[in-house]
Amino acid sequence: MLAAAITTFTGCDKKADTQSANPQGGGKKLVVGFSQVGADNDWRVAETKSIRDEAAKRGIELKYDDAKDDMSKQLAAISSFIAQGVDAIILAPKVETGWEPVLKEAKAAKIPVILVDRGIKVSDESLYATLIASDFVAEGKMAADWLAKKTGGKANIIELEGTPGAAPAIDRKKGFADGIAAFPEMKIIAAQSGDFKTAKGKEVTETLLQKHGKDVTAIYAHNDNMALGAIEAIKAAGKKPGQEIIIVSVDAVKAGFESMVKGELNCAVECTPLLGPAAFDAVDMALKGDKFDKKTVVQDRVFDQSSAATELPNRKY
Ligand code: GYE
Repeated sequence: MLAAAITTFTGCDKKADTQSANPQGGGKKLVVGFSQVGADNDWRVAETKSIRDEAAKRGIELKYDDAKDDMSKQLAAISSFIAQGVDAIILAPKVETGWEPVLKEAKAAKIPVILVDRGIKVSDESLYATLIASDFVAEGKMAADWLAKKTGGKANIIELEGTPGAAPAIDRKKGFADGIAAFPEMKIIAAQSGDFKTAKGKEVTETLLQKHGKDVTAIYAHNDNMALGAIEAIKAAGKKPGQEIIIVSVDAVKAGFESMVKGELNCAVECTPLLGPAAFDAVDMALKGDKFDKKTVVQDRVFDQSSAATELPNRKY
């Protein structure tokens, strides 16, 4: 704690120098720290690429940190960016809570923090400049609506949840539950976290199929990678994914589209990871002191096997 406090003050001093020299003052390159939660699914890799490409396009120096899914590493990365006196920080937070102390450090050092892709819970909203993300409750609802239509309102569902405590896991669960509430014969018979990862999605599905095998008619996965893992588990159990078990997920990454074209994944609700341009626009505005919305909601669409083949060539991630 003490070390962090000291580095904050050092960061403060450096900040003053850097700011007078950054493009707002006309001079040196802008330096932005990007704290990414991890790199082990297609969505996250695409998001990192979008942010890297946009930084390069704008001639911004990007300091990148991959926290490898470890919250303490992510907190340390933010402290380190502050200590280095970056001009701004882009943060893709792992979970909703636990950010207050480090964001207070950033605020004290006058370093704006732009949240991308996942929201957080803090008592003081001035601790971050803005959030750029999808509406995850709406995504869950779209998945439920699609499944209700497909199954005529009758399904025994396994839910593969994202990382516990992460905004998309919490909100996609809520949106889906709201969506199926109107259908008494749509039931979630088991729900477990697959941590947004293919291997974990496969492992969890294997276990749940052993337990509930005969009853399962649908899977709702909070992201494509877990759905792809589930598809492997379904095949290994000798069942036909996409036919005997209907699978709906969120993200709509290329691999998800390919699976839909093969007739395996049934539906993918889009969640765009291409947040680089909006993130750096927000960095610019924050550094200029412009007033802007606390949240920018990214609009998502729904794709299924009927549109997958036509759309696949247009997909950018
Ligand atoms: O759906 C998932 C990732 O936070 C919106 O997290 C993001 C989600 C995305 O790991 O694949």
